[in-house]
Amino acid sequence: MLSKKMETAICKQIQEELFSSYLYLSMSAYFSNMGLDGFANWMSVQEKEERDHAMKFYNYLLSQGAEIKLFQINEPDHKWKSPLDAFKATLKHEQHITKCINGLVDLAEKEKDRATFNFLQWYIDEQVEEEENDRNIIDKLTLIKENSNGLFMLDKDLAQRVYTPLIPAV
Ligand code: OFO
Repeated sequence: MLSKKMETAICKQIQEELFSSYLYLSMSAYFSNMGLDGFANWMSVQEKEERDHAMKFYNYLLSQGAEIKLFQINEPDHKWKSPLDAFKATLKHEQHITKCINGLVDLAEKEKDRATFNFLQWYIDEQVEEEENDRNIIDKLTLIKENSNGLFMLDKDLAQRVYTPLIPAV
């Protein structure tokens, strides 16, 4: 059984994950409107993954018989100066999410909540991967600068990303 504090903290994390989804949906639209369909695809996959992250927390709360309170989701930005600017914002956001996950881990440790501590390990690994992905794309965009050929090639590359559902139909 979860403490009330942990229950609320995880509900807040659901809000964070759904905001992430909303932010990446907004970025997907931004890239679509620029004609960068590969970038838009990458963000669209990311948007779905974030919903899965939220649902993984949601299902965990249900499995623990916890109460679920859904908090309000803020409006994300909808304009960025450039693809590089958007990916820098993505990395910054993921670094914030990593801090949130670390905060949950700290709470689980403090409360000696072994089940939640164990459950959170998946998110720790996931954050390492997400930050690395963003850094890779930022590195490429930095190399490309204003070169439209380079941007076109990267767009083709990002078009390859495929969504694999984390949780079978929830
Ligand atoms: Fe982008 O990360 Fe969720 O957890």
